[in-house]
Amino acid sequence: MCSQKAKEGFQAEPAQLVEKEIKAFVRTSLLNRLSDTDSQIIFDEPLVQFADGDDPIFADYKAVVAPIHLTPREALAQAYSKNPEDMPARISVISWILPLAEKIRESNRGEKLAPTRLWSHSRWYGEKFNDAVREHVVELLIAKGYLAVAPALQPYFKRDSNERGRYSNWSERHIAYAAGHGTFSLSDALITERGIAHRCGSVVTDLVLPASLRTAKSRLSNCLFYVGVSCKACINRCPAGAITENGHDKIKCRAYMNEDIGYLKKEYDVSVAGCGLCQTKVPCEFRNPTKNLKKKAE
Ligand code: B12
Ligand code: SF4
Ligand code: SF4
Repeated sequence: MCSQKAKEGFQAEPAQLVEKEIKAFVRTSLLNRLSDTDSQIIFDEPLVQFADGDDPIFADYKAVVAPIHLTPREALAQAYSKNPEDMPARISVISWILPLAEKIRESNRGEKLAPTRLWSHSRWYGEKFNDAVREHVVELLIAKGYLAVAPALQPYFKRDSNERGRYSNWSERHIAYAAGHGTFSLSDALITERGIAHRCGSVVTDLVLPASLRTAKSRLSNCLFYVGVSCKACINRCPAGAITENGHDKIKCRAYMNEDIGYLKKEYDVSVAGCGLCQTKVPCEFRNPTKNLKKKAE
C-alpha cells in the first residue's frame, strides 16, 4: 500500500492523470505492435471516459444483457471477496476505446468473404494488448492505494448463450455506452467518435472520477440507418447474411466465424480469427457518420 502523500497527489487531477497514463501506455508499449509485420501498430490513440459506478443504467443491464451481468459495485466487491454494500461510498468506471490503425482497417476493406491476416492478428494480439492495458491500469491504481479490478480478467468473468446468441457478464461496449463513448448500431457494434472499428476495455475503482456525459439522443443515434439516412452498408458487407434491416443475428455471425471461415485459425496461427467485414468500407468505419448531419441541421 502506498503512502497517503502519493494518494493525495493522484487525487489532484485524477481524470487527466488516468487518461494520460492510458494514452502513454498505448503509445509506447511494444505489445501494441504486430511483431511479424514490420512492427505494425495495432491501435491509434485511445479515447478515455468515465462513468459513475452506481449509475442506474448498470442495474438496467441485468434486463438488457442478462440477469448475470454484473454492476460495477458487484464486480469490485467480488474481486475483493466482499459484499457490494461494504464497498466505498463512491466508485467509478474507467472505459477506453482502442481505435484500429488505418493500415489494419484498410487491409480488410478489399475483402468480401474473410478477414485478412492483418485483421485477424489485430483481433488476437490486439485483445492480448487490451488485457495488458487492463493490467496496467489496475496495477497503477493499486500502487496509488486504490481498489481496482478489470472484470474481464477476473476468474468470475464468463460468457454464456441464450436464444439471441452469445453474451457475457461484463459487456465492454455496454460499459463504454454508459461512459458516453457512443451508441449501438444496426450491426450491434458501438459507433464512437473514432468510428466502429475498435476494441474496448474497462476497469472499476474507488478512485472518484467525474462521470462523462452521455450526449447521444438515443442508444442508436450514431447509426445512419436509425436517423433516417438510407445506409445499409454493413448489410451488404456481411458475407454471412447476419445483418438485415431487423438488426444483427449473433448466432449466424458466430457460426460463420467458427465454421465457414474457421480454417483461418490454422492458416493465420491464432486461436480466434474474427471477421469484422461489417466494420470496414462502411461510413461509420473510423468516424461518427451522423456528426456532419448534426452540424448541417444546426
Ligand atoms: C460474445 C461476443 C461476441 C458474439 C456476440 C456479439 C454481440 N452482439 O454481443 C459474436 C461471436 C457474434 C461476436 C462477434 C464479433 N465481435 Co465480439 N464480443 C463478444 C463479447 C465476448 C461479449 C459481448 C456481450 O457481452 N454482449 C452482450 C449482448 C447482450 O450485447 P448485444 O446483443 O450486442 O446488445 C444489444 C442489446 O443490449 C441492445 N439493447 C437493447 N435494449 C437496450 C437498452 C439500452 C439502454 C442499451 C444500452 C442497449 C440495449 O443493444 C445492443 C446492440 O444492439 C465481447 C467482449 C466483452 N467482454 O464485452 C466481444 C466484443 C463485443 N466483440 C468485439 C468485436 C470487435 C467483434 C467482431 C468484429 C469480431 C472481430 N474482432 O473480428 C464481431 C462483430 C460482430 C458485430 N457485428 O457486433 C468487440 C466490439 C467492439 C465494437 N466495435 O463494438 C468486443 C467489445 C470485444 C472488445 N473487447 O473490444 N462477439
Ligand atoms: S454501416 Fe451504416 S447502417 Fe451499418 S452500422 Fe454503420 S452507419 Fe449504421
Ligand atoms: S456480422 Fe459477423 S459475419 Fe457478418 S461481417 Fe460482421 S463479423 Fe462478419
